[in-house]
Formats: sequence, C-alpha cells, structure tokens
Amino acid sequence: MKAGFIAVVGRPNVGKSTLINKMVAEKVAIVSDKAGTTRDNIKGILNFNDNQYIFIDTPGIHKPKHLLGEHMTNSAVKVLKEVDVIVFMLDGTQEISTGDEFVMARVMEARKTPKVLLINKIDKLDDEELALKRIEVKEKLGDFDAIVELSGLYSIGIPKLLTALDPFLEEGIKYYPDDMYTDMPIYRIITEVVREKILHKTREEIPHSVAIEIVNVERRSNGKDKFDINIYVERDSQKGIVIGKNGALLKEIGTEARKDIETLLGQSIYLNLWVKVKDDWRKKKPFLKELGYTFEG
Ligand SMILES: Nc1nc2c(ncn2[C@@H]2O[C@H](COP(=O)(O)OP(=O)(O)OP(=O)(O)O)[C@@H](O)[C@H]2O)c(=O)[nH]1
Ligand SMILES: [Mg+2]
Repeated sequence: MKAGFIAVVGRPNVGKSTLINKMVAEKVAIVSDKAGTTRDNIKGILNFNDNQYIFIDTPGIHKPKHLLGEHMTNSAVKVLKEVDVIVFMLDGTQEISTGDEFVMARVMEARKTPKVLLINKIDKLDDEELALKRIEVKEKLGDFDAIVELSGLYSIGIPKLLTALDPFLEEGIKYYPDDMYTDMPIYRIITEVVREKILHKTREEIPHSVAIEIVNVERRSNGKDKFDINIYVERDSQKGIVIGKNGALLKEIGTEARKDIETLLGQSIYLNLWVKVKDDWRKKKPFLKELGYTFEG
C-alpha cells in the first residue's frame, strides 16, 4: 500500500481541473474555457492498484492584479512545499511563455520536491509537433524527474502519469477512506455549480467578477428543501447582463444549476438566485474572507 499528495500546478487554462476530474471519474472541479476558473485548492482522490493518489487541483499561477488573484496564486504556491511530488502542467498547443516560466520559478523554489512535467492537450498535436515540444521543454525549462505527455480531455495517457508518479508515493500509508473522492464540502460544490453555469454563459469581465454565496437553506421534512443563493457582481451593468432580457439568462442559469444540484443531492429542491452588486469585491479583504477565501497573516 502506498499513498501521496500530488500538486497539479500550471498557468491558467492549461487543463488542470479537466485532468483531475478525469482521474477521479467525478466532477470535483468546475471547468471552463476562461482563464482563472479555479479559485481554491481542491483535492481529488484516486485509489488504484493499492495506491492512493491525492491530487490537489490548484488555481492557475499568475501575477495577481487584485486580492482575489493574490489568494489564488498564493493557494497554489503554498501547496508546492507540502506535497510529495509536483506535476507542472503545460498546454502543449502553445509555445512556452513567460507565464509558464513564472510558474516554473515558483516550482523550483520547492527544491527537494520531485517534479514531473506534463505536456497536456496532445490530442491537438501530431508526432512532429510533439517532438519539437520535447526539445522546447528541454531548452527552456531543463530537466525533470519525469516527463509525461497526455490529453486530460480525452483520457489519453493517464496510466503513464500514474506509473510516473508511483515512485514518489510513500510506502505503508493511506490517508482517506476508499469511497472518498474529494474533500470539498457539499455546500462548496453547490456554489461552484452555480458559478460554472455563469462562466459558461457570459464573457469578458463577468466570469471573473462573479462570486456565489448560499445565504439560506430551508430544510423541509415533507417537501423540497429551499436554497437561497446570492450571485455577486461588481457593477450595476454586470447585474443587468447576468439577469438578461426579461430575466431570461438568470432563469437559464437557475434551471441548469438546479438540475445539477438535484443530481448531486439525490433530491428535488427549490433554487432561488439573487443577483447583488458589491462594488469591486475582488479587492476587498473582509468580503473575500466572508466568501471563504483565505489570506496569509
Ligand atoms: N484539446 C484539449 N483541450 C483541453 C484538454 N484539457 C483541457 N482542455 C480545455 O482547456 C480549457 C481549460 O480547462 P481547465 O481544466 O478549466 O483548465 P485549468 O488549468 O483548470 O484552468 P484554471 O482553473 O483557469 O487555472 C477548457 O476549455 C478545457 O476543455 C485537453 O487535453 N485537450
Ligand atoms: Mg482549474
């Protein structure tokens, strides 16, 4: 029996959350095509061949522009020193950028921790492009304990990653029960489901300006439970966009979120969504803390 903690890090949008969901065959982390989707560290636990792999999905590491961004990058960087092995993920379809080099610099600070480089999205690369990518990695980033090429989206190459990580797991340990696949509390998953629907249906600044909070849950022994959830945006104009013409967009968001939440909970619910404006909330520490985002000191 072996087990270990594995941090999955990289710049935003390289595919970290998609891979973690595929590994644990459950949706623990929301995914979107917008950079900056994940805001907190999330554990996804996989038991396979007597090994327990505890993957930690992290927010994309970037140079923060506000307090929320600071929380996101700090969460990812902090975990680097607490794990048995680091998986540093690149988007194989893109040239290695200053963004990747910024992540690399943080990864190198965890000097003694083994490092696996992961080239993701290989479903979009042919053999020649992949060969060039290997050369680029060596030239720009140097050597790693292992290099793995895969496609998280299409589950290509996942066994290779598990084999590459195996030597870094600790003998004789198991941290979590077999049926546990995440440490996310159910209420957190519910707010993330709502946020994901908004991410998928809005553009530009809106996805980044949205925060979700459950403000009230009414349990009813002989009826449907009722959830009141606030959607915070930063400006009045954003409120109008999220609500949509005659409330159409908010209704769509609500219907889709309710269905997902009902599947999660295994019961029918009432879901009421309220859109509220909190000016510049991403820059305001007390409110961020209220939402559960943590800060050092
Ligand atoms: N073609 C292809 N697309 C992928 C793959 N993995 C992820 N994607 C896409 O890349 C985008 C970003 O995926 P996420 O999993 O949200 O990326 P992330 O690294 O968690 O992003 P942040 O949370 O913003 O840091 C989505 O549109 C995914 O569908 C892959 O293996 N191949
Ligand atoms: Mg993510």
